[in-house]
Amino acid sequence: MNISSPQSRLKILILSTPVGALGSGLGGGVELTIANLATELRSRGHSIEIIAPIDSELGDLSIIQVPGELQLTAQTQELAASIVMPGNPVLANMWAKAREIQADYDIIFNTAFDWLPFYLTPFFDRPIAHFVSMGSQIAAIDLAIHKVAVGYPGSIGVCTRTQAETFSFADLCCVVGGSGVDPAVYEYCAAPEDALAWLGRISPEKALEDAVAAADRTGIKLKIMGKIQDPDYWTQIQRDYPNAPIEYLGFLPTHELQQALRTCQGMLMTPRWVEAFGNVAIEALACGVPVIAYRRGGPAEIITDGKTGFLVEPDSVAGLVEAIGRLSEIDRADCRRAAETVFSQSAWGNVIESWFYRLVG
Ligand code: HBI
Repeated sequence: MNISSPQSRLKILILSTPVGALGSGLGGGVELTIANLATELRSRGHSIEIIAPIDSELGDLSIIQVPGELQLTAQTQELAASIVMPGNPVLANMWAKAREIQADYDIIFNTAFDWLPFYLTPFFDRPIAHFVSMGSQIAAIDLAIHKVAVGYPGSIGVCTRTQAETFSFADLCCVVGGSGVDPAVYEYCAAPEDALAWLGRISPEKALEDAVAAADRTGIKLKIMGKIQDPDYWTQIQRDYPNAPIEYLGFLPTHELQQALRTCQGMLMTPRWVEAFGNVAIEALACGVPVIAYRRGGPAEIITDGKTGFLVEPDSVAGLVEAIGRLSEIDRADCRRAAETVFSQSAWGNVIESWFYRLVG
């Protein structure tokens, strides 16, 4: 493969996350990462093919759908967990397909946070750009990533510096961001209503209960959007806060999501874990919505305290409540401007494209 000039068009094979079909919401931020990356790089003339589990769909993108059983989510497993795969693993079937067709592509983009793709890297003869979508979860996976980081320098991409630091090989990671937003897709709102928003997979590591507790204390309606990944956890929150002014709007596609999000006076981000990036934060900024986030992980590198939102003491509901009272101090136009510049899809596209050129070159 001869890259004659930086303008060369790449043929890119994207391997999706094996925890759910694309469009199901189970893949969390990875879905937006894949969608925005494919859109942006196609607009630059590169060609994109995606391999994903059956029932995947993502706009007009062409997807090679692969059968098999989904992987367990890594964040629900113990640090010392062994590597587990179901009897007919969709992950293995996806990577067998990739091996079969790899000659047609210049580069493979892996978004699975699983042991197998890292283990298989030396068996492929095409460069693999690994997008590591979470901080350290399972020691066996960390080890597999570490081996690739050493053997294939520059091939481990992470979203943020804080996320990289959860790994012993942080200095071998390339910070490439988690996604970028197309401002045209989000409609700016200058005059919000009396409501707050919370977006994300409804799962314990996202600590929705803290946002509900803040809504309960302030009496301000909290619009909740996202996939109910852990139904028992969701039921427990509703039992614990029977009178909280909450409204669950479901897992919404981007257009409907931004319609509900844009009129909110602020968005709460309450990660209990080290959130690798926090795509929902840049979606809120694109609507002009300030973000109140725990000073932990990705959101702490996205939000400028006092300018595009507030960073509060992690796990402090009182801190959330205090920041909610200060939302009127934020100029919503500053939030929108951050999404149009630093966190725009085109700025992120430049980072990803040069990462790919480095690996192919
Ligand atoms: N768990 N095993 C596994 N594999 C993934 O690719 C994965 C995951 N958990 C969560 C996840 N991906 C994404 O939702 C987040 O990393 C964004």
